[in-house]
Amino acid sequence: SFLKTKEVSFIGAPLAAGQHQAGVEKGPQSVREGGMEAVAHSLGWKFHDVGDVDCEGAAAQFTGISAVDKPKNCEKIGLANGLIHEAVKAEAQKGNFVLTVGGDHSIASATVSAMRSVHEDLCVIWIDAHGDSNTPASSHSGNYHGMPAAHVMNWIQPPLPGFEWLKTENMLKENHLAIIGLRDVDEVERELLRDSGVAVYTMHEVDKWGIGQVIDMALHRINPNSDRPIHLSFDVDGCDPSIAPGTGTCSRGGLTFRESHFICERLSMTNNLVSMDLVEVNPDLDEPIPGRMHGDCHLVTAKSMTSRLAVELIGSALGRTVI
Ligand code: Z70
Ligand code: MN
Ligand code: MN
Repeated sequence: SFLKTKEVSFIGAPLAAGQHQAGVEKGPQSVREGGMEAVAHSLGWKFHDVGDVDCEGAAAQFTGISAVDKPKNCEKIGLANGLIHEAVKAEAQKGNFVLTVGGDHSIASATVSAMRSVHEDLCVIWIDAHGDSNTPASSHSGNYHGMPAAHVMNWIQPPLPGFEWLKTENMLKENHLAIIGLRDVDEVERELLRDSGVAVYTMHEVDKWGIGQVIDMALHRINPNSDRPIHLSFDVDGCDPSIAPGTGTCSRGGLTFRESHFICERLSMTNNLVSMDLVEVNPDLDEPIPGRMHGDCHLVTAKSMTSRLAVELIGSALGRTVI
């Protein structure tokens, strides 16, 4: 294993400036209150809650007018992500499994580059309804959470202000990234992905091959000899809105409950999973849990649908099995 011990570091990354729906900054607290520590303990992990990165405080360091109009809040996100990058790097260097809970998906350029700085050969599985591969030029919205994959692959030039910590040597090679679950991709973003070495599996491929085959094909592309450490960047909007309503950009026709869990279980079983992001949980947009629908584990104490799913998915990534 690439991990020194069976210890997980939990980093809260309550960043919301990469999109425009309030509430996503409450994701880390909802996962804590959802029983994350108890679930990790039950699976044999030591659990270190590193606390929340001060994204607000970091962003407040920038007061002027942005040097760029896209992405929106560029310097603020860059400053917050710089702190997230350092926190992730510090925990990964201890040999711990690094679990970063967002916040919006903007944080992934910080987490992936941090893990890359520790593991030269890192490969990444990115679960998402969206490509997150826009550049400032291709983005309609200007929202940075639609750009972190592009950014961490060095597709964005010139360098963005606030991101001076993001070094070329810590960026990800295209052929070390697989994106699964796509169904909402912008026009130019589609061309960028098609012309790239990124392994892309849309919901059409999930329907055609089944999630088991899709994961195996993805791993074969980005980790052909099964000898590379794996980072999982899980955007909860990759899941179908019927199981994950509490997120800013719902897109119908997503991963089912079991498909979502299978991804996490399968990656855990590789014994090469070193880190995970769980992002875009927005408790303010979430729906209550129907009274008679119990969860998969009594330790999960989350109070709404999507926070509960987040805790359960992380449990699967940490090795939860039925028997
Ligand atoms: C669109 C954009 C996005 C998440 C929405 C959407 C991007 N492609 N990502 N929700 N997590 O604005 O660039
Ligand atoms: Mn995303
Ligand atoms: Mn998304």
